[in-house]
Amino acid sequence: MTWLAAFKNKNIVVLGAGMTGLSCLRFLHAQGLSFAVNDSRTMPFANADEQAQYAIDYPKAQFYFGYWQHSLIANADIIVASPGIDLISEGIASLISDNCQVIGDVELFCLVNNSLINPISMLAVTGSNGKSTVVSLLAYLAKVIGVNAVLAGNIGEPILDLLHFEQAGDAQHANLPDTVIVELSSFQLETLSSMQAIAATVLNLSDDHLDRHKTLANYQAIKQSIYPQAKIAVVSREDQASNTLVKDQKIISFGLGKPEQGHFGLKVIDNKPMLMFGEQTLISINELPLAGMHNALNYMAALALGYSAGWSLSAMTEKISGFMGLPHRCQRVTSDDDIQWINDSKATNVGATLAAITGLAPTLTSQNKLILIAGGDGKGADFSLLRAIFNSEVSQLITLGKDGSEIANLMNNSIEVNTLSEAVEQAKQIAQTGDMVLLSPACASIDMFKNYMARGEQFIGAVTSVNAKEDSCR
Ligand code: UMA
Ligand code: ADP
Repeated sequence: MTWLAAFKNKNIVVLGAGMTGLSCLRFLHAQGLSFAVNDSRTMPFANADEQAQYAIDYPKAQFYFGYWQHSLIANADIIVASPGIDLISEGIASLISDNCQVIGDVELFCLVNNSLINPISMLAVTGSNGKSTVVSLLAYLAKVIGVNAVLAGNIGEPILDLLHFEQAGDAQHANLPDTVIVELSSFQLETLSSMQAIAATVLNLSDDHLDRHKTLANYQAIKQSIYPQAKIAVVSREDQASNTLVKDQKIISFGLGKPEQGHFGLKVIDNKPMLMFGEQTLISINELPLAGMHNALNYMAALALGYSAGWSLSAMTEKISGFMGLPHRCQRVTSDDDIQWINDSKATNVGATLAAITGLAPTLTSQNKLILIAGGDGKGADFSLLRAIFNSEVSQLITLGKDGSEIANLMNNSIEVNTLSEAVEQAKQIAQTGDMVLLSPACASIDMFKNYMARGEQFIGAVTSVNAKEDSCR
């Protein structure tokens, strides 16, 4: 039975009308299927006109907004759930009948893709940190070496939008990419079981999303469920949670030590740390724009994934230094004082902040201080993992946000503030020439900002305005 036959004449319910839900709506509509969309927000769209337009454009869809429609959910044969909806805490799980198939958008994509004569090849990336960097680097490499690949998934491109064919059956003839590089969150992995990727990786694992997944063991199991869904497991030798054995699976590993044949690693040659593939010398990491050992791992993970897909290692290595990284990840803020302002707003968990401090602190001279701005919504994380590195590397801690006080307790001389501008002003008063002020919150931004981008932009704005104030006082 094809996937479409399995979906025909079924009660299909799409939960959530955000990016994912709307991509499901477009896809199911194009296949001529009837379905309902349920979102607990009263107005998930920008305005009432937009909402009305959806009802006109998608006549086969029923819409329920403002509450969970219990009987709709209880009678569903297939639920396509958006990743951000916690089916358990929303009380939805108990309503769902035993016979109902609960899937996510990536699972739906895979069911369709697996049925194509020429399925789109998949390279899949998960992990607590570095996902967006690695998938963007891979997409960059694909582009510059001439591979027809696209990015999708948690990075902000719903994967079903790739299947833009209009009618059921047209998929075989549609103009599809050869490869999709998919970033997967733990939320998306929870509803994914049919992926047949060429290669997949769990980059690393540290406390994140524990408010939803409850225990680190559960979070880890969800992340590791990516491996049985791939031919090749790309694993980190630096993180046991990444390095898990899957029976009969080919493994390509990456790590900071000297690699064995067929694996990626580092070796110091003529005082230069070189990226290696077995005995083959690739490039000095000092020539690569993304600094820090965490980024060396990211480079290796991307090369390992590309290599798994048959991309030329020498072509990738030749072009790899052209990738300049993504904004809000350890990014230097331009300022005309002699202070190094670093925007790492994307550090939304403990692991990312640890990586930022570990990577940046050694770049300071012994006379210079590291001033850290942290805090926000910790999502249930254990901040005590930061205590040692704070006390050895951070001279001054400034905290803000919902969990700011908990983070402040890790150090004796911390300062708590109410706003990011206040944090920047405090940092400016303390910092001297050559010092570094790092915004690396170890927390999500949602308690105070629209998203991490808004937090990063506000930080950049505050740095600019604190310097402008100083200029006008001179
Ligand atoms: N909704 C409800 N009730 C709820 C929760 C949500 O009705 O209890 C509705 C909202 O009203 C909204 C819709 O669900 O209309 C939003 O669904 P969603 O939260 O799943 O978000 P999407 O817009 O579909 O975006 C999702 C991912 N969001 C989350 O996982 C929270 C996006 O990742 C992803 O880019 C997108 O799908 C495309 O794949 C964002 C993210 O923050 C960037 N991800 C987390 C992270 O990276 O840490 C996991
Ligand atoms: P993700 O998509 O997994 O959130 P990003 O590439 O957006 O990952 O980076 C998020 C944060 O993690 C940034 O603060 C970045 O500096 C940091 N980071 C990037 N790669 C790693 C890594 N391999 N290990 C730890 N932290 C990392």
